[in-house]
Amino acid sequence: MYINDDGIRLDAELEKPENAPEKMPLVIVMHGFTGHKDEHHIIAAAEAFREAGYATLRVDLYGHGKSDGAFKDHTLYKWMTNAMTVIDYVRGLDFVTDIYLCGHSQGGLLVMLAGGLKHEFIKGIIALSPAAMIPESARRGELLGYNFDPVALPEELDVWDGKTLGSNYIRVAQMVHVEEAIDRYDGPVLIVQGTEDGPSLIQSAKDAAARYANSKYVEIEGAPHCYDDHIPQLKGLIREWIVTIHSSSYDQG
Ligand code: FER
Repeated sequence: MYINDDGIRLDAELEKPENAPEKMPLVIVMHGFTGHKDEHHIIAAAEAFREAGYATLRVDLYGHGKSDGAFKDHTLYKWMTNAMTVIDYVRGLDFVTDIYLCGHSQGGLLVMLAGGLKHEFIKGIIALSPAAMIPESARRGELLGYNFDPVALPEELDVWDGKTLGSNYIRVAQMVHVEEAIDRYDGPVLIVQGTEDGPSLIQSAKDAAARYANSKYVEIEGAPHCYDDHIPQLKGLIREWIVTIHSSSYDQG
């Protein structure tokens, strides 16, 4: 299924839980930098939500997976527009009660930004290994271990696997302020972080959790960036948190 974002087709997979009722909440699940919606940890996160009775919508973002656009042309602005379009698409689905956002790594940064942009429509945010430090890192002149002059930018960066990233990616990242988005969101936020991830990712996940008005920060001991052997723990944490949030939001009427 494609969702059309101003002519850009975003490939998406909508799935309902087993024995689904007529209406239910839905979680939009978004991948990271160079990732896609069929990665092991993305599928696992979506499964955990469905096991708790939530529908899920996994989406390939601009320049990734089976969506339109070239990888080298993707920017956080394009991803932010994609996220707003996908949220509006879900708002139009009549079986959906509440909308939640879940994102991994650069997708974790994206759900923080989208939570600020569309705060009144988002019931909760789940950020997995969020790369919230990308903007600050781009301003300092360091991305993915590459160093560059943050003012006189190179035309492109050779990242990995023969992939090239255009300088517009860096220009946009330098202009993004995730703190602004965090301050606009007062709903519940879960941040999950593996202890074997990069130190700057771990620090930025902690900083983001501390800044949110209503957050829970949980570490998975020994887990790397994409969780690998720790997928069962990841699924358990997601199920536990989403079930608690759901029942507490019902208590409040
Ligand atoms: C970086 C660190 C992490 C970066 C991107 C990421 C483009 C994203 C990782 C991911 O989404 O898995 O310096 O620069």
